[in-house]
Amino acid sequence: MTTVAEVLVQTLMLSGVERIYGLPGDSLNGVTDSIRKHKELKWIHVRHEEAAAFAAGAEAHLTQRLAVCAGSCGPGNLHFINGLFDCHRSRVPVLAIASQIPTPELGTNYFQETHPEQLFKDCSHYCGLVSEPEQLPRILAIAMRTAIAQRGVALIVLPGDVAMRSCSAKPVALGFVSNDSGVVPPPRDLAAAAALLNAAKRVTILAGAGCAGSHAELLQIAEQLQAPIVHAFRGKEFVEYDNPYDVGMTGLLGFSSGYRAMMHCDALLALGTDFPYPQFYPEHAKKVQIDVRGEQIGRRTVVDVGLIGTVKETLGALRPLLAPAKDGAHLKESIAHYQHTRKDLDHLAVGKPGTSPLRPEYVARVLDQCAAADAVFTVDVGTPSIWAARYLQFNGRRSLLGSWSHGSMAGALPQAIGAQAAFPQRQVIAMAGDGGLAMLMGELLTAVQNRLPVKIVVFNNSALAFVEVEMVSAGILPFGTDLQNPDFSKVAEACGLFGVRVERPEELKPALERALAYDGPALVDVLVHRQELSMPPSITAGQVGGFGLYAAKCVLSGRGDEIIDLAKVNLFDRLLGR
Ligand SMILES: Cc1cc2nc3c(=O)[nH]c(=O)nc-3n(C[C@H](O)[C@H](O)[C@H](O)COP(=O)(O)OP(=O)(O)OC[C@H]3O[C@@H](n4cnc5c(N)ncnc54)[C@H](O)[C@@H]3O)c2cc1C
Ligand SMILES: Cc1ncc(C[n+]2csc(CCOP(=O)(O)OP(=O)(O)O)c2C)c(N)n1
Repeated sequence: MTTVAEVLVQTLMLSGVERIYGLPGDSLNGVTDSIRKHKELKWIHVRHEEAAAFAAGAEAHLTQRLAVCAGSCGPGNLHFINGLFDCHRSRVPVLAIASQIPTPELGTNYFQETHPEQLFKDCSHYCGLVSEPEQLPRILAIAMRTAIAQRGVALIVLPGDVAMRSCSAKPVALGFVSNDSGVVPPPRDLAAAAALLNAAKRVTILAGAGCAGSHAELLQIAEQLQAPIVHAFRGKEFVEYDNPYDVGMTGLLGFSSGYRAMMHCDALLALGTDFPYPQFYPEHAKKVQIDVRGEQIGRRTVVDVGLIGTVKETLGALRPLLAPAKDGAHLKESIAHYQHTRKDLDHLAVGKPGTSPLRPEYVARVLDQCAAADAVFTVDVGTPSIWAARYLQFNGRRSLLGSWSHGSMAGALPQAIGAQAAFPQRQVIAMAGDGGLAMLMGELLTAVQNRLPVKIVVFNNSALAFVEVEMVSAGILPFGTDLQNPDFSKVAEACGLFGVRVERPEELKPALERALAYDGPALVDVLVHRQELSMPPSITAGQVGGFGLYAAKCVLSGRGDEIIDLAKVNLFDRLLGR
């Protein structure tokens, strides 16, 4: 007898799925039993279903292919939800298999009964219930195609009894494996964009993750427009490297140079970005936005011309319509400002032997220097995000993952697990917060059990430090943010990882080198300074507090210990320290 579960597994394999992240439970037993019989399909056993979703999301990000997670009914798949939100908002193709209680009990408030079709509505494009065996291939194929075509999460809800019944329907081949078709906007819209850009004197480009695979086209258009390029965080890995036009990031964690280049332009060209903070967009500049999803255009700021298209193809069609190179004064000034800002940041990344704790900037800098040329970095939300944004360098081969859109803590370790499972040969490094690590610490066991040689660097500041920054900036005294931590290197050792603790700068490099060279999972627990925020006289706590940190026109200073009110400050004087 061929069961529904067997057809499910065959369909996944037919579409190139190589592994499933999950945790079993009775309603899922039919599915796991079928997986057991197929050596080519790996079961990556996690300790918390949220981690399965984060791991699948990381795999999907890196491969741009469908990744899969599976959980048992009720609490089993409910645990997915935060991880699936992250996948969906990061727009990566993930299929979640949510098993369900027996069909005869549905609607009776039976043991463990939930309604995934409703629960996952906000974090999926599709959620289909398989109530009859013969439905499975069609519902499954719709879910998989939707996840791939719309880039996001799709679920199938599969009752345990249906999974174990006989199924005569055959596995369905999807007919495609990814959605990377090039889209070119119509000539009318291209002409409008070209007219706007040709009339401008100072163009700035804001480039995001949609620029992946368009590095050459990006540089060409920057040259033609003599435009500085500001990158959004998720775009960092694709935009910043080998890029003489890059002037840094904008936003709260950004650089003054990124902010300045945006504010000083008279035309902004936004490419493949959903940079979310409206106050960092220039109010008076004209704007052209290119995005393959039309519904994204004009979402964060008023846009004059919207081009629905892929960056590569659209820039290819736009360039011939642009006038020859513009005057380069705006570009030159922006680059000079960036070089100054960069130098200031670099001065902070130092470690004086014998002092303790370490500067987190120094930890990030040394880690960047020690890491492999094709390393994957996964980064926790919290202050590790600041250090990653400022000190990690990319080259077109390294990758960067974080919960950038959903902003969830604890992503770094499970994302590292997914990255490592998909790319066993690459070095995978999680930059973890001490709060973030503790939140899904059971996943250390996942790394050991699945023989995934991830490297975890803990920025151990004994605090939820990023929240302290938020509290102080809102005029609130830090409360509830202390963390009483164990020696994480000892915890790691007890779990079966290689563990080492770093308390002084001179210990850092040797410890990182040992951990990175270790043939298995390893954790480096580094004692770092807690961020202490001071408010400059130009801004009162109430001003920021009234809006919330993300809504204010502020950047963190290079040191990350001061909030700078960009609305009030003469950027050149204040930020260049004159
Ligand atoms: C603690 C914390 C602090 C943060 N601070 C900052 C900050 O200071 N600065 C900052 O920049 N970010 C910051 N972020 C991240 C921020 O929230 C956003 O997630 C990020 O800025 C979005 O980057 P993006 O626009 O490159 O990517 P996305 O949000 O993923 O947007 C990409 C866009 O490109 C489109 N697209 C995809 N492929 C293509 C294609 N081929 N052609 C055309 N369009 C395409 C998509 O439809 C989408 O609209 C922070 C996040 C956290 C967690
Ligand atoms: C799941 C979740 N809970 C709470 C928050 C709010 N939050 C954002 S950053 C942060 C602190 C992170 O602490 P830690 O991982 O120790 O990093 P640190 O900022 O101390 O370096 C918190 C609590 C969140 N983003 N996600």
